[in-house]
Amino acid sequence: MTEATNVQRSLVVFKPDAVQRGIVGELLSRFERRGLRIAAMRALRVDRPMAERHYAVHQGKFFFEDLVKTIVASPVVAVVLEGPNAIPVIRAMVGATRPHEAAPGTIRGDYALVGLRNLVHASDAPETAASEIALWFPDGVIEYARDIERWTTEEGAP
Ligand code: FUP
Repeated sequence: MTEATNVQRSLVVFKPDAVQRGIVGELLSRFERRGLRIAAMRALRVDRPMAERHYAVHQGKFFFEDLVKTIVASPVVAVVLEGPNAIPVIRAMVGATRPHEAAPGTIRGDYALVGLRNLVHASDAPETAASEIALWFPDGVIEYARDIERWTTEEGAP
């Protein structure tokens, strides 16, 4: 082990387009296969106040109204994923915000074409992740370990 492992949590939301297209399991399995642990998960319908809180950072921008309308349009599936450097790892797997700029091999680069149908939200920094997880999972997440993590993280290595 070269340095202390930076275990992080990230909020990932499979947005209405992912649920409607029936690819939530397929997309979630990419994160599981990478080695990330599911620390919380729920299916829910987002109401307008929650959408506005989630997207508060975008309040006042030209696309804010479309963003809110899009996420309340149909149920979503929210998860908290946990693992070493989970936030940048997940952002890289999700790909660029504008799907036409997303690299093949990323979720958006493989499954999406346009911005309001970009399938997934993922936390962009530790502070954002903490406030998003508190908003989406007010009862907290599950603390546990898996034996496989001996082989997917540097805990207990070599
Ligand atoms: P991302 O973290 O990649 O989802 O991107 P942002 O949090 O910056 O943006 C949130 C959502 O706003 C994106 F899903 C798409 C939408 N958006 C636009 O529609 N137009 C823009 O110019 C920027 C973002």
